[in-house]
Amino acid sequence: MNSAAFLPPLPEGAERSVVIGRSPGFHLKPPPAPAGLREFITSDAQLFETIHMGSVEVDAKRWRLQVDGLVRRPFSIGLDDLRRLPSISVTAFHECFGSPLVPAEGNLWRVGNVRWTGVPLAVLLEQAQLEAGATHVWSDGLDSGEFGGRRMNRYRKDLPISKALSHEVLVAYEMNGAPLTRERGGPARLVVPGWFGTNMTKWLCRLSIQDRRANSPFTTDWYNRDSEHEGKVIQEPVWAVEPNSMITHPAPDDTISTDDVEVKGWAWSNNGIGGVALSADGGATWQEAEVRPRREFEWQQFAATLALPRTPGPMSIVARARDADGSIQPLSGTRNTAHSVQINRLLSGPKTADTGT
Ligand SMILES: Nc1nc2c(c(=O)[nH]1)N[C@H]1C(S)=C(S)[C@@H](COP(=O)(O)O)O[C@H]1N2
Ligand SMILES: [Mo]
Repeated sequence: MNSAAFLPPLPEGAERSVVIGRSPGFHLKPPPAPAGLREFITSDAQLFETIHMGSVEVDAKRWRLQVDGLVRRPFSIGLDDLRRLPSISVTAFHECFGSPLVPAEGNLWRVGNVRWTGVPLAVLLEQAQLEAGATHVWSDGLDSGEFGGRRMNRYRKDLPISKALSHEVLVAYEMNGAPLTRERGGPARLVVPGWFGTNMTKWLCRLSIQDRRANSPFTTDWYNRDSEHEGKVIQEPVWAVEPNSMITHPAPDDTISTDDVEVKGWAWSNNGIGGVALSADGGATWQEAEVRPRREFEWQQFAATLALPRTPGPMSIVARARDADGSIQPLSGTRNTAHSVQINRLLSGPKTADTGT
Protein backbone atom coordinates (compact mmCIF):
# COMPACT_ATOMS: atom_id res chain seq x y z
CA MET A 1 0.00 0.00 0.00
CA ASN A 2 1.26 3.44 -0.89
CA SER A 3 1.13 5.57 2.25
CA ALA A 4 2.06 8.68 0.24
CA ALA A 5 -1.53 8.55 -1.04
CA PHE A 6 -2.77 9.63 2.35
CA LEU A 7 -3.00 13.34 3.12
CA PRO A 8 -3.90 15.06 6.36
CA PRO A 9 -7.64 15.41 7.03
CA LEU A 10 -9.47 18.06 5.07
CA PRO A 11 -10.77 20.97 7.10
CA GLU A 12 -14.37 20.43 8.14
CA GLY A 13 -16.69 21.19 5.24
CA ALA A 14 -14.01 21.54 2.53
CA GLU A 15 -15.13 18.30 0.85
CA ARG A 16 -18.44 19.92 0.00
CA SER A 17 -16.87 21.86 -2.89
CA VAL A 18 -16.76 18.65 -4.95
CA VAL A 19 -20.55 18.69 -5.44
CA ILE A 20 -21.15 20.06 -8.94
CA GLY A 21 -24.86 19.32 -9.34
CA ARG A 22 -27.98 18.67 -7.29
CA SER A 23 -31.47 17.29 -7.94
CA PRO A 24 -33.32 18.23 -4.76
CA GLY A 25 -36.20 16.15 -3.41
CA PHE A 26 -37.13 12.57 -2.60
CA HIS A 27 -36.40 10.16 -5.46
CA LEU A 28 -37.70 6.61 -5.78
CA LYS A 29 -37.22 4.42 -8.84
CA PRO A 30 -39.50 1.46 -8.14
CA PRO A 31 -38.39 -2.04 -9.16
CA PRO A 32 -40.34 -4.15 -11.66
CA ALA A 33 -42.94 -6.50 -10.16
CA PRO A 34 -41.44 -9.86 -8.99
CA ALA A 35 -42.25 -11.64 -12.29
CA GLY A 36 -40.08 -9.00 -14.00
CA LEU A 37 -37.03 -9.83 -11.86
CA ARG A 38 -36.14 -13.26 -13.22
CA GLU A 39 -32.41 -12.67 -13.80
CA PHE A 40 -29.92 -13.75 -11.12
CA ILE A 41 -28.04 -10.44 -11.47
CA THR A 42 -30.28 -7.38 -11.50
CA SER A 43 -29.21 -4.81 -14.08
CA ASP A 44 -28.71 -1.20 -13.08
CA ALA A 45 -31.80 -0.36 -15.17
CA GLN A 46 -33.96 -2.81 -13.18
CA LEU A 47 -32.53 -2.09 -9.74
CA PHE A 48 -34.65 0.22 -7.56
CA GLU A 49 -33.25 3.54 -6.34
CA THR A 50 -34.08 5.26 -3.04
CA ILE A 51 -32.79 8.76 -2.33
CA HIS A 52 -34.17 10.83 0.56
CA MET A 53 -33.05 14.41 -0.01
CA GLY A 54 -31.99 14.41 -3.67
CA SER A 55 -29.05 13.07 -5.65
CA VAL A 56 -25.76 14.90 -6.08
CA GLU A 57 -23.28 14.95 -8.91
CA VAL A 58 -19.75 14.64 -7.60
CA ASP A 59 -16.58 15.76 -9.36
CA ALA A 60 -14.72 12.42 -9.24
CA LYS A 61 -11.36 14.07 -9.96
CA ARG A 62 -11.54 16.27 -6.90
CA TRP A 63 -13.47 13.84 -4.66
CA ARG A 64 -11.71 12.62 -1.52
CA LEU A 65 -12.75 10.28 1.26
CA GLN A 66 -11.75 11.43 4.72
CA VAL A 67 -11.07 8.89 7.51
CA ASP A 68 -10.83 10.38 11.00
CA GLY A 69 -12.03 10.22 14.61
CA LEU A 70 -10.64 7.67 17.07
CA VAL A 71 -7.69 6.70 14.86
CA ARG A 72 -3.96 7.16 15.19
CA ARG A 73 -3.48 8.04 11.51
CA PRO A 74 -6.31 10.10 10.02
CA PHE A 75 -6.06 10.44 6.25
CA SER A 76 -7.93 11.27 3.10
CA ILE A 77 -7.77 9.42 -0.18
CA GLY A 78 -8.78 10.22 -3.77
CA LEU A 79 -10.46 7.87 -6.25
CA ASP A 80 -7.33 6.84 -8.19
CA ASP A 81 -5.52 5.85 -5.00
CA LEU A 82 -8.61 4.10 -3.65
CA ARG A 83 -8.73 2.01 -6.83
CA ARG A 84 -5.09 0.98 -6.27
CA LEU A 85 -5.83 -0.54 -2.85
CA PRO A 86 -6.65 -4.27 -2.55
CA SER A 87 -10.21 -4.80 -3.81
CA ILE A 88 -12.75 -7.59 -3.71
CA SER A 89 -16.11 -8.27 -5.36
CA VAL A 90 -19.16 -9.46 -3.45
CA THR A 91 -22.50 -10.58 -4.89
CA ALA A 92 -25.29 -9.60 -2.54
CA PHE A 93 -29.01 -9.06 -2.46
CA HIS A 94 -29.82 -5.39 -2.02
CA GLU A 95 -33.04 -4.48 -0.22
CA CYS A 96 -34.65 -1.20 0.83
CA PHE A 97 -36.38 -1.23 4.20
CA GLY A 98 -39.11 1.13 2.94
CA SER A 99 -40.19 4.43 4.41
CA PRO A 100 -38.74 5.23 7.84
CA LEU A 101 -41.77 7.50 8.46
CA VAL A 102 -44.68 5.13 7.67
CA PRO A 103 -44.10 1.47 8.58
CA ALA A 104 -44.86 -0.92 5.71
CA GLU A 105 -47.76 -3.29 6.37
CA GLY A 106 -47.12 -5.32 3.25
CA ASN A 107 -44.24 -6.47 1.11
CA LEU A 108 -42.65 -3.93 -1.26
CA TRP A 109 -40.10 -6.29 -2.87
CA ARG A 110 -37.85 -3.27 -3.30
CA VAL A 111 -34.95 -5.62 -3.87
CA GLY A 112 -32.39 -6.88 -6.36
CA ASN A 113 -29.14 -8.86 -6.48
CA VAL A 114 -25.94 -7.22 -7.69
CA ARG A 115 -22.16 -7.58 -7.71
CA TRP A 116 -20.25 -4.85 -5.94
CA THR A 117 -16.51 -4.15 -6.25
CA GLY A 118 -14.45 -2.03 -3.92
CA VAL A 119 -12.01 -1.83 -1.03
CA PRO A 120 -12.91 -3.70 2.17
CA LEU A 121 -13.71 -1.11 4.83
CA ALA A 122 -11.41 -3.14 7.12
CA VAL A 123 -8.44 -2.24 4.87
CA LEU A 124 -9.10 1.48 5.37
CA LEU A 125 -9.66 1.06 9.11
CA GLU A 126 -6.41 -0.87 9.43
CA GLN A 127 -4.61 1.91 7.57
CA ALA A 128 -6.08 4.46 9.98
CA GLN A 129 -5.22 2.34 13.06
CA LEU A 130 -8.18 2.29 15.43
CA GLU A 131 -7.70 3.67 18.90
CA ALA A 132 -9.02 1.96 22.03
CA GLY A 133 -12.70 2.70 22.63
CA ALA A 134 -13.69 2.74 18.94
CA THR A 135 -17.18 1.18 18.74
CA HIS A 136 -18.88 2.74 15.70
CA VAL A 137 -18.07 3.92 12.19
CA TRP A 138 -20.06 6.95 11.15
CA SER A 139 -20.47 7.39 7.39
CA ASP A 140 -21.38 10.69 5.72
CA GLY A 141 -22.82 11.29 2.26
CA LEU A 142 -22.48 14.55 0.34
CA ASP A 143 -26.24 14.94 -0.15
CA SER A 144 -28.17 17.54 1.78
CA GLY A 145 -31.68 18.94 1.81
CA GLU A 146 -35.06 18.13 3.25
CA PHE A 147 -36.78 14.91 4.25
CA GLY A 148 -39.56 14.12 6.73
CA GLY A 149 -39.98 17.80 7.53
CA ARG A 150 -36.34 18.26 8.55
CA ARG A 151 -33.45 20.00 6.86
CA MET A 152 -30.11 18.25 6.94
CA ASN A 153 -26.66 19.15 5.67
CA ARG A 154 -25.51 15.54 5.35
CA TYR A 155 -26.78 11.97 5.08
CA ARG A 156 -25.25 10.17 8.03
CA LYS A 157 -25.43 6.52 9.13
CA ASP A 158 -23.45 4.41 11.57
CA LEU A 159 -22.21 0.82 11.80
CA PRO A 160 -21.05 -1.08 14.86
CA ILE A 161 -17.33 -1.79 14.57
CA SER A 162 -17.89 -5.60 14.45
CA LYS A 163 -19.86 -5.34 11.18
CA ALA A 164 -17.56 -2.61 9.85
CA LEU A 165 -14.60 -5.00 10.19
CA SER A 166 -16.40 -7.93 8.47
CA HIS A 167 -14.64 -8.84 5.24
CA GLU A 168 -17.76 -8.28 3.04
CA VAL A 169 -18.30 -4.60 3.95
CA LEU A 170 -16.92 -2.40 1.16
CA VAL A 171 -16.23 1.11 0.09
CA ALA A 172 -17.49 0.26 -3.40
CA TYR A 173 -16.77 2.08 -6.67
CA GLU A 174 -18.34 -0.43 -9.10
CA MET A 175 -21.65 -2.23 -9.45
CA ASN A 176 -22.01 -5.11 -11.93
CA GLY A 177 -18.55 -4.27 -13.30
CA ALA A 178 -19.29 -0.62 -14.16
CA PRO A 179 -18.41 2.56 -12.25
CA LEU A 180 -21.23 3.69 -9.93
CA THR A 181 -23.61 6.07 -11.65
CA ARG A 182 -24.64 9.34 -10.09
CA GLU A 183 -27.89 7.84 -8.71
CA ARG A 184 -26.04 4.81 -7.29
CA GLY A 185 -23.84 7.12 -5.24
CA GLY A 186 -20.73 7.50 -7.38
CA PRO A 187 -17.85 7.83 -7.18
CA ALA A 188 -17.95 5.67 -4.01
CA ARG A 189 -20.49 4.35 -1.52
CA LEU A 190 -20.66 2.04 1.43
CA VAL A 191 -21.90 -1.50 0.78
CA VAL A 192 -23.06 -3.56 3.78
CA PRO A 193 -24.06 -7.02 2.49
CA GLY A 194 -26.86 -8.69 4.46
CA TRP A 195 -28.05 -5.40 5.97
CA PHE A 196 -30.73 -3.04 4.68
CA GLY A 197 -29.87 -0.53 1.95
CA THR A 198 -30.31 2.44 4.28
CA ASN A 199 -26.94 1.58 5.88
CA MET A 200 -25.13 1.88 2.55
CA THR A 201 -24.22 5.57 2.41
CA LYS A 202 -23.92 6.93 -1.13
CA TRP A 203 -21.66 9.81 -2.27
CA LEU A 204 -19.47 8.79 0.65
CA CYS A 205 -17.18 11.60 1.78
CA ARG A 206 -16.24 10.76 5.34
CA LEU A 207 -15.78 7.82 7.69
CA SER A 208 -15.45 8.87 11.28
CA ILE A 209 -14.57 6.37 13.99
CA GLN A 210 -16.42 7.07 17.23
CA ASP A 211 -17.28 5.60 20.63
CA ARG A 212 -21.08 5.86 20.30
CA ARG A 213 -23.97 5.84 17.85
CA ALA A 214 -24.26 8.84 15.52
CA ASN A 215 -26.82 11.43 16.49
CA SER A 216 -28.51 11.91 13.11
CA PRO A 217 -32.15 11.75 12.00
CA PHE A 218 -31.20 8.74 9.85
CA THR A 219 -29.71 6.83 12.81
CA THR A 220 -31.42 7.66 16.08
CA ASP A 221 -34.77 9.23 15.02
CA TRP A 222 -35.57 7.08 12.00
CA TYR A 223 -34.66 3.53 10.95
CA ASN A 224 -35.20 1.89 14.34
CA ARG A 225 -37.85 -0.71 15.02
CA ASP A 226 -39.30 -2.94 17.72
CA SER A 227 -37.61 -6.26 18.13
CA GLU A 228 -38.36 -9.02 20.63
CA HIS A 229 -35.53 -10.44 22.73
CA GLU A 230 -36.27 -13.02 25.43
CA GLY A 231 -39.84 -11.81 25.78
CA LYS A 232 -38.89 -8.10 25.93
CA VAL A 233 -39.56 -5.61 23.14
CA ILE A 234 -36.63 -3.30 22.47
CA GLN A 235 -35.84 -0.72 19.80
CA GLU A 236 -33.21 -1.93 17.38
CA PRO A 237 -31.59 -0.22 14.39
CA VAL A 238 -32.76 -1.37 10.96
CA TRP A 239 -29.70 -3.52 10.31
CA ALA A 240 -29.90 -7.24 9.40
CA VAL A 241 -32.42 -8.28 6.74
CA GLU A 242 -35.02 -10.82 7.90
CA PRO A 243 -36.13 -13.77 5.71
CA ASN A 244 -38.02 -12.67 2.63
CA SER A 245 -38.87 -14.11 -0.77
CA MET A 246 -40.75 -13.56 -3.99
CA ILE A 247 -42.28 -15.76 -6.65
CA THR A 248 -41.01 -15.00 -10.17
CA HIS A 249 -42.75 -17.91 -11.96
CA PRO A 250 -45.64 -18.21 -12.64
CA ALA A 251 -46.69 -14.60 -13.25
CA PRO A 252 -49.99 -13.31 -11.83
CA ASP A 253 -53.02 -14.32 -13.95
CA ASP A 254 -51.11 -17.02 -15.86
CA THR A 255 -53.47 -19.75 -17.02
CA ILE A 256 -52.34 -23.22 -15.95
CA SER A 257 -54.02 -26.20 -17.60
CA THR A 258 -51.63 -28.91 -16.35
CA ASP A 259 -51.96 -30.69 -13.01
CA ASP A 260 -48.80 -29.14 -11.63
CA VAL A 261 -46.88 -25.93 -12.16
CA GLU A 262 -43.18 -24.99 -12.11
CA VAL A 263 -42.79 -22.46 -9.30
CA LYS A 264 -39.57 -20.45 -9.04
CA GLY A 265 -38.40 -17.42 -7.14
CA TRP A 266 -35.77 -15.78 -4.96
CA ALA A 267 -35.32 -15.97 -1.20
CA TRP A 268 -32.85 -14.00 0.91
CA SER A 269 -31.94 -13.05 4.47
CA ASN A 270 -28.87 -11.82 6.31
CA ASN A 271 -27.92 -15.27 7.56
CA GLY A 272 -29.06 -17.34 4.57
CA ILE A 273 -32.19 -19.30 3.74
CA GLY A 274 -32.92 -22.58 5.53
CA GLY A 275 -35.88 -23.54 3.35
CA VAL A 276 -38.87 -22.39 1.31
CA ALA A 277 -42.31 -24.02 1.58
CA LEU A 278 -45.01 -23.66 -1.09
CA SER A 279 -48.77 -24.07 -0.87
CA ALA A 280 -51.53 -24.00 -3.48
CA ASP A 281 -54.42 -24.75 -1.12
CA GLY A 282 -54.39 -21.75 1.19
CA GLY A 283 -51.83 -23.22 3.56
CA ALA A 284 -53.60 -26.55 4.25
CA THR A 285 -50.61 -28.44 2.84
CA TRP A 286 -47.04 -27.30 2.17
CA GLN A 287 -44.39 -28.63 -0.17
CA GLU A 288 -40.66 -27.95 0.29
CA ALA A 289 -38.90 -26.32 -2.68
CA GLU A 290 -35.31 -27.02 -3.73
CA VAL A 291 -33.16 -24.09 -2.61
CA ARG A 292 -29.83 -23.25 -4.20
CA PRO A 293 -27.07 -23.23 -1.54
CA ARG A 294 -26.02 -19.79 -0.43
CA ARG A 295 -22.80 -18.26 -1.75
CA GLU A 296 -21.54 -14.90 -0.48
CA PHE A 297 -24.65 -12.77 0.22
CA GLU A 298 -26.54 -13.71 -2.96
CA TRP A 299 -30.24 -14.24 -3.12
CA GLN A 300 -31.04 -17.94 -3.47
CA GLN A 301 -33.26 -19.43 -6.12
CA PHE A 302 -36.00 -21.81 -5.01
CA ALA A 303 -37.81 -24.12 -7.44
CA ALA A 304 -40.44 -26.85 -7.24
CA THR A 305 -43.01 -28.68 -9.32
CA LEU A 306 -46.12 -27.93 -7.30
CA ALA A 307 -49.21 -30.15 -7.58
CA LEU A 308 -52.39 -28.10 -8.00
CA PRO A 309 -55.82 -28.91 -6.54
CA ARG A 310 -58.28 -30.09 -9.21
CA THR A 311 -60.66 -27.20 -8.88
CA PRO A 312 -61.15 -24.78 -11.77
CA GLY A 313 -60.87 -21.02 -11.45
CA PRO A 314 -58.58 -18.59 -9.62
CA MET A 315 -56.15 -20.11 -7.14
CA SER A 316 -53.25 -18.69 -5.10
CA ILE A 317 -49.71 -20.01 -4.76
CA VAL A 318 -47.88 -18.91 -1.61
CA ALA A 319 -44.14 -19.10 -0.90
CA ARG A 320 -42.84 -18.92 2.67
CA ALA A 321 -39.12 -18.70 3.39
CA ARG A 322 -37.33 -19.32 6.66
CA ASP A 323 -33.80 -18.34 7.52
CA ALA A 324 -30.92 -20.43 8.83
CA ASP A 325 -32.24 -20.04 12.42
CA GLY A 326 -35.79 -21.11 11.51
CA SER A 327 -37.29 -17.60 11.68
CA ILE A 328 -40.16 -17.70 9.17
CA GLN A 329 -42.01 -15.16 6.97
CA PRO A 330 -45.40 -14.18 8.42
CA LEU A 331 -48.47 -14.74 6.21
CA SER A 332 -49.76 -11.17 6.67
CA GLY A 333 -49.23 -7.74 8.12
CA THR A 334 -45.47 -7.19 7.95
CA ARG A 335 -42.92 -5.81 5.50
CA ASN A 336 -41.75 -9.38 4.81
CA THR A 337 -45.21 -10.92 4.37
CA ALA A 338 -45.12 -14.14 2.29
CA HIS A 339 -45.73 -13.58 -1.43
CA SER A 340 -48.90 -14.97 -2.94
CA VAL A 341 -49.57 -15.16 -6.71
CA GLN A 342 -53.00 -15.76 -8.14
CA ILE A 343 -53.24 -17.93 -11.24
CA ASN A 344 -56.16 -19.30 -13.26
CA ARG A 345 -56.61 -23.01 -13.07
CA LEU A 346 -58.09 -24.46 -16.24
CA LEU A 347 -59.05 -28.12 -16.14
CA SER A 348 -58.03 -29.84 -19.36
CA GLY A 349 -60.82 -32.41 -19.24
CA PRO A 350 -63.78 -33.26 -17.08
CA LYS A 351 -62.81 -34.92 -13.82
CA THR A 352 -63.33 -38.64 -14.23
CA ALA A 353 -63.91 -40.97 -11.34
CA ASP A 354 -60.86 -43.11 -10.70
CA THR A 355 -62.22 -46.64 -10.76
CA GLY A 356 -58.81 -48.20 -10.49
CA THR A 357 -59.30 -50.45 -13.50
N1 LIG B 1 -26.16 9.49 0.87
C1 LIG B 1 -27.25 8.70 0.81
N2 LIG B 1 -27.08 7.38 0.87
C2 LIG B 1 -28.15 6.54 0.80
C3 LIG B 1 -29.47 7.07 0.72
C4 LIG B 1 -29.62 8.48 0.68
O1 LIG B 1 -30.74 9.02 0.57
N3 LIG B 1 -28.49 9.26 0.72
N4 LIG B 1 -30.54 6.20 0.69
C5 LIG B 1 -30.31 4.90 1.33
C6 LIG B 1 -31.39 3.93 1.17
S1 LIG B 1 -32.76 4.09 2.16
C7 LIG B 1 -31.25 2.82 0.37
S2 LIG B 1 -32.44 1.64 0.31
C8 LIG B 1 -30.08 2.67 -0.51
C9 LIG B 1 -30.55 2.52 -1.92
O2 LIG B 1 -29.49 2.31 -2.81
P1 LIG B 1 -29.78 2.34 -4.38
O3 LIG B 1 -30.65 3.55 -4.67
O4 LIG B 1 -28.48 2.36 -5.05
O5 LIG B 1 -30.58 1.08 -4.71
O6 LIG B 1 -29.19 3.75 -0.43
C10 LIG B 1 -29.01 4.27 0.87
N5 LIG B 1 -27.93 5.22 0.85
MO1 LIG C 1 -34.14 2.30 1.75
